[in-house]
Amino acid sequence: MVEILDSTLREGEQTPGVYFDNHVKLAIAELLDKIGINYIEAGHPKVTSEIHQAVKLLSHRGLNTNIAAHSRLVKSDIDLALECEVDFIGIFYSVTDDRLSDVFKTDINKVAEKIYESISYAKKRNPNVIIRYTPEDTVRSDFNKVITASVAAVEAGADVISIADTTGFMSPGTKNNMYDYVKNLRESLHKKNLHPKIAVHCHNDQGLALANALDAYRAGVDIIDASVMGLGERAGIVDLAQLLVVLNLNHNEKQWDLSYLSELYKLVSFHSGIPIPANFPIIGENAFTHCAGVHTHAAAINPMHYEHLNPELVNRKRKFSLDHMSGIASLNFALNQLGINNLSKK
Ligand code: HCA
Ligand code: CU
Repeated sequence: MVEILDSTLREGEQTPGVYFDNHVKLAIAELLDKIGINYIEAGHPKVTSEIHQAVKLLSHRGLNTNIAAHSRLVKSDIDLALECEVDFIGIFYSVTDDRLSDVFKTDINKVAEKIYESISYAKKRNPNVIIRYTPEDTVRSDFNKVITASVAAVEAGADVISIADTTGFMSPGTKNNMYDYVKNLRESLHKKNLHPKIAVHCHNDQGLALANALDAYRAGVDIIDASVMGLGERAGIVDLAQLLVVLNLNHNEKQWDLSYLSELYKLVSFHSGIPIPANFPIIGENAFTHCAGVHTHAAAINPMHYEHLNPELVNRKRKFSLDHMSGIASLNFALNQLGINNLSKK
């Protein structure tokens, strides 16, 4: 069974202009928990004191889910996350050649040492905390450097290695695909007798985040990151509702309660100030509305003529629109809802 990490409160709050009050964060987290999301990335406590408070608040709420804090590879960030008593710390540090030489001014061996020291330190202070290491921009980094960094992380006790497609670079069916990446990373680590969970974090710059996440799923990835409405930097990441519905319908992953999705999306849309497009899959106003007369006629006899996804799966209702496209079936459907019997055909 695959696990889901929701990052609406961390990656999602990196959407330009989006800010969630702490009581809103709590309401979002509670709905995610009811759905059965495995991990909630609550924020990066070092960013503001309010985010620090939010991470603490969520980690002490007694939810079933695991609360995660984001952290740089810096002792003071790790200390702050530990002080919040989170279940999970996600540590990121890029090993791309350009970052190492131009920004961090270091080399991969020194980085590997620092990763080892920092993760050993965190695990020593709290052996139960789950540690994820993400080489940011993993998929555009030199593979050997990703392996060197990941080996250091896992040998120090990291439980999860995440493959970040930070710029939405990957594309299924090309040489840069997530299926191969997940397999190659896992095999390289297995050869060294290391067996961490593998996660994927797919950005949506080309509109391929969900396709890449499903490619990773096909390769047996353990954790997939998503957010409500796909919120996040630039074009965001994988949309949570679409991911959960596809996994439920097409891959028999029935472990989540999808009936809370609509309420969750309304809450996040309202407080983020970002409207949900009418034709957004699963959640959009029109996602289960039939329009043209030919469609409504057939769908009134059996909705499956024009649907394969039952709206009840996500606690929604089928609708027929009334406009210039409507036929008699649409009118009858509307009148029936008002308790008026079928129009007679004259
Ligand atoms: C970021 C970048 C990140 C990190 C992902 C992770 C990415 O905003 O810090 O820590 O797993 O896309 O690489 O979101
Ligand atoms: Cu990201």
